[in-house]
Amino acid sequence: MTTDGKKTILSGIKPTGNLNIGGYLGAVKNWVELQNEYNCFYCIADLHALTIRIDPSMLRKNALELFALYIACGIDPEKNILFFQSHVSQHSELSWVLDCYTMFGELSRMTQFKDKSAKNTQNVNAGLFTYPVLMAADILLYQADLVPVGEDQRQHLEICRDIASRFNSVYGEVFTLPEAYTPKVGARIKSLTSPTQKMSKSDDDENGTINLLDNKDTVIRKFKKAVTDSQACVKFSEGKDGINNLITIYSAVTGKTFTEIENEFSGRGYGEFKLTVGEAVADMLSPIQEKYKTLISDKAQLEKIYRNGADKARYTANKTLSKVYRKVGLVSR
Ligand code: ATP
Ligand code: LTN
Repeated sequence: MTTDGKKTILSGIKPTGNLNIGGYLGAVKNWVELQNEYNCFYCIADLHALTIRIDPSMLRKNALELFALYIACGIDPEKNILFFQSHVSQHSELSWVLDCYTMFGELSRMTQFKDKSAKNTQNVNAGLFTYPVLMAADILLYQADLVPVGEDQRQHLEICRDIASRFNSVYGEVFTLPEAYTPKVGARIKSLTSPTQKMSKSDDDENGTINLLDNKDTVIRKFKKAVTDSQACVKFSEGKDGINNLITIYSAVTGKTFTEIENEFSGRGYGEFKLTVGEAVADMLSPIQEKYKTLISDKAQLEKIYRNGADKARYTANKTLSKVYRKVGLVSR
């Protein structure tokens, strides 16, 4: 809780590729909704992106584009603190201290680590392993109460709380214990082509993901190709992963309940349903894309925003880091 009585939020996304509707419906949409009630810090988790091999010029481009997208999605830079994680060195510094309060065994149990290391056996680096500790540092530096993320990040929030509790039990109440905040609908959007898998930036199949910058024709084409089943009945039920995913997306975009959607499409075919979902998604993306075009063309303005954001973030982060250094017994500088 800050002096103005508002609670604090922190969240971030790594610039590993184009933001897709999974990240938007699972996380960013909630950020927009929460920005008036909370003090919010939103970072581009660029240090986390280094856990995979990524071309340096691509990383820089992705990071700047993602920053512009945050604002285009409706995150107001006047109301929120927007910054690059790498611009606030306290993230890396706290991460090291927290490494020393995190157990090898608990990191070994992280599903994201297991998934990512199984997918890329050539590059199971130490950063991938300690990734949740850096994420814990991101959150704990700002004494965040709430962390709006998709369902896949819940386990990382659990370990963050465990690390914070362990530290607090030795040194007193240094860290606020954060809660995950996931949307009721849209916390786990699936790939359009493999609907048992999460829609993900790093998916090799382009048709499985809808990127926020995809144009209307592309969006419609991808939805038309979406994998469904042979029942031709728009009903949310066990085993119908493809249709369940489309109903979820349509519900998250329009605010309609599953029952309303089932009634709307009762007796109508999958073709019509897919087209309607595609159009609803394209309509949602269109104003974001318009705003994005203006923002990305003014790099100087973006720079002003992220420099200002980092200055403010650094101030808060430094307060926590200084306290941590003092508590663990480092000689003050
Ligand atoms: P990568 O494929 O590189 O691991 P990603 O697509 O999973 O990336 P992240 O940067 O890890 O995207 O996630 C950004 C935010 O969006 C996180 O809060 C995450 O929980 C959420 N998110 C990502 N994908 C989805 C999804 N398919 N459904 C709901 N939320 C999602
Ligand atoms: N690990 C997250 C991205 C992330 C994050 C954070 C989310 C980095 N730092 C802090 C919330 C809070 C991911 O893979 N999606």
